[in-house]
Amino acid sequence: MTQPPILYSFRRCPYAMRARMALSVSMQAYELREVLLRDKPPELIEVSPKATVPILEVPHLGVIDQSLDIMLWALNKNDPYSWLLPERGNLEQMLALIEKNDGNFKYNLDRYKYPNRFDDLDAKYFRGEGEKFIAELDKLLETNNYLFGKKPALADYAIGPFVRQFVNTDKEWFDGLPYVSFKKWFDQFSQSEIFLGIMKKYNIWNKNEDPIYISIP
Ligand SMILES: N[C@@H](CCC(=O)N[C@@H](CS)C(=O)NCC(=O)O)C(=O)O
Repeated sequence: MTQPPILYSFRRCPYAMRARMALSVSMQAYELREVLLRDKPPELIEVSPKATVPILEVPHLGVIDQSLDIMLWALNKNDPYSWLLPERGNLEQMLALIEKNDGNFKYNLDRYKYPNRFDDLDAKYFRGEGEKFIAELDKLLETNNYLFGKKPALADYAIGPFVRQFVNTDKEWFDGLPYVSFKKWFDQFSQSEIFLGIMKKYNIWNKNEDPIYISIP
């Protein structure tokens, strides 16, 4: 049997969530090493000194240390639902939207969600800035159920975990906003089999215990 790749992951990390969803949809078996960010195992730091999660260690290939690259690696191997071929637009346009999410939106999200990590900052200002991205997604979703057409694709799953954090930071406030199309899309995402499947809880990795293999039925 060939050795499956190893994923260092943290359940609640949005970057790790998107990686786990792509591995899952591409039916890629892997060993899951759930870690604590405040107590990273030396094995993780050894394979990737920058020590962020997710990290995928692929036998005979090397280490993939960016969540989007993990998604693309898995989907390039096997893309049964054509996540890389959206019904509307193309991969390049999806990557451009994901870049906005990972850049400007994530910047605003962090300052809204964790204001205490930054000096002298008005969280509501950053909430307002983040809302602009939600409004942009809502506009895209007015004419289709998903960001790039009638079926879900890479962008939906790469962005979903981040906007989820935005929604949940103050759910009552969010519920009062008008974005009907976004809310419908978001409910579909957060209740999807694929998302719920990757949110299953596992014990923190302990090298003295049996490995946890995630294999797709
Ligand atoms: N650009 C990286 C970012 C990954 C990242 O920042 N992950 C966070 C957790 S959500 C992390 O590991 N932070 C390091 C730490 O908290 O020590 C990716 O796409 O994989």
